[in-house]
Amino acid sequence: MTQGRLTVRSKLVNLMVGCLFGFMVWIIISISVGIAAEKLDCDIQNRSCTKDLGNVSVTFDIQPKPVRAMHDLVFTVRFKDGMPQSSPYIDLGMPGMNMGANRVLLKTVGSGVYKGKGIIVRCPSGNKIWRATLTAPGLGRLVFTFRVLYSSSDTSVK
Ligand SMILES: [Cu+2]
Repeated sequence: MTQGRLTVRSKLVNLMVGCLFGFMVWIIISISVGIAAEKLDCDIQNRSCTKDLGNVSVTFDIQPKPVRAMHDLVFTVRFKDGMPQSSPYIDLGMPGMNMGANRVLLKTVGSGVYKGKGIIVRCPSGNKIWRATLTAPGLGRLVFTFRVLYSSSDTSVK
């Protein structure tokens, strides 16, 4: 009888441990799938990207192309049908990862056009999806998610 009860208990423990393990696996899978499925919304390797910020059309570009990590890059932002109240800036980061502060300050180079220099670092994880968060004072914020290249042999631009 006692042995029977013990068996039931150990079965319960096994079930709980299994359940916990399954839950952890599920969490890990959702996190990695979440990072992998991070939506690319900007084909920066081939063209500039335009989004609306209220009634203002904002075009974001990075040169030179292909856009590579560990290279000097020029970031250009054009505003159409509206202007920020003061100089905009870009915070570079990665979805679901803390890559440290990396801010590109933009300066005006003409009516509604701002430029700034910056660098994208190589992520130790190998993940190439980066995110530029543009802050345009008085207008708001926009996020562009794109893929950069990490080596000269890297030609995956999708
Ligand atoms: Cu990273």
